[in-house]
Amino acid sequence: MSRIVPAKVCRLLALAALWLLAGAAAAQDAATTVGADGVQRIAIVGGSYFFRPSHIVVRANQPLEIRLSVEPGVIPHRFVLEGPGGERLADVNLETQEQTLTLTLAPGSYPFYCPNRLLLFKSHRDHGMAGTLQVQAQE
Ligand SMILES: [Cu+2]
Repeated sequence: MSRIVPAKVCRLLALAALWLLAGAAAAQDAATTVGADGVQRIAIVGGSYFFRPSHIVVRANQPLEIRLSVEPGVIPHRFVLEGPGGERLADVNLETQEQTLTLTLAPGSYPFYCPNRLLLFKSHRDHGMAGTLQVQAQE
């Protein structure tokens, strides 16, 4: 028994390390791909409790197509996008099937998050289900 436990602990630590690495990669800035039509495109996947990617850099005054989806699960999630002034620009109930949101935005920092919560528990946003869409002016 005493030999098995350390091996299990090692495996758990290895998994934790992998998980941390994946988290670090997801935290990096993500850029969009720009099509020949000039439309910027990015896919955002939600889950409990994250958005991947969570930091996105796009260009201002150029159409942006966001494909939204959620990992399979029983907990309902939403994608709320706010403008730099706090105005709500989008509120989408996330589904495993992709939904597309098309926006053309002015420069600024646009927070996105899931406002859902169970009863009096912390919101999903407070659990880390949040990110930022950075809209940069074009040179
Ligand atoms: Cu949520």
